[in-house]
Amino acid sequence: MNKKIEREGKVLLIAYDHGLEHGPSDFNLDNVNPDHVLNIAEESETGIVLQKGIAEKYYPSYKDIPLVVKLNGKTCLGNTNYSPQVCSVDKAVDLGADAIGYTIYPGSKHEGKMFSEFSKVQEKARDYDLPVITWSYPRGPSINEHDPDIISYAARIALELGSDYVKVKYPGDKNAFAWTVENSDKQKVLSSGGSKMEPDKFIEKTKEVMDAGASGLVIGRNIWQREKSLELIKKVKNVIWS
Ligand code: FBP
Repeated sequence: MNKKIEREGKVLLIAYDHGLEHGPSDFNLDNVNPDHVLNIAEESETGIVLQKGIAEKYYPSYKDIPLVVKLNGKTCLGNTNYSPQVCSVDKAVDLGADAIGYTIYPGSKHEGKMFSEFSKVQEKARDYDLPVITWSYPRGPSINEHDPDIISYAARIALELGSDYVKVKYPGDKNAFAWTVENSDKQKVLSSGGSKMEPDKFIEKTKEVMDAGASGLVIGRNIWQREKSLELIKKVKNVIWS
């Protein structure tokens, strides 16, 4: 592994897997172009999360920035809480991955299958010494994915399954999030960014996330859906590495 996703124990990554997960509705004429987002990552010296297809075609021109290859994914068209594996650990290593990303949906009727698929990926990642980042997103008809206890449970599940970092949604309350961090123990907690919000509000959220004891954030739309992305990243970094 050449590049570290962590600096001084803290992490900031740009997520750009939305073309698969959400489709073109998240994009405009600028950010629909992967080079636009990779340029933001390069200029701000921030790592990036990509699916295999984007990594293959675009990442070779940006090899200095840390890369997380997402190994599974799904669309929002199928209405199913199952995310199939679409890239192997070997392939991620070929692409230059510094860590791998994998989504699990605890509570979904496909939970067992996803856990079992994740376990193979997690064990293979250990062979390469690659950190594993788990997107742990509780899903299911009777599940409130914003419930702080459910989010803490989601984080704990990822620890139990062998993940190194868990990416969860911020429950909107820093004391509740501190319990999520406790439940993660040696596994580091990263908050997702969520849909775009006012810059000041986003910085406030970042402060709460870090005050709760989390190790950083993985941010997508709140970075590349705004014109002054670099300005926001600078402020976010100042909070993370304060
Ligand atoms: P954002 O920062 O834009 O919220 O991205 C985080 C992320 O986890 C992406 O990696 C992923 O594409 C998306 O959210 C999936 O979110 P959901 O399953 O809620 O649609």
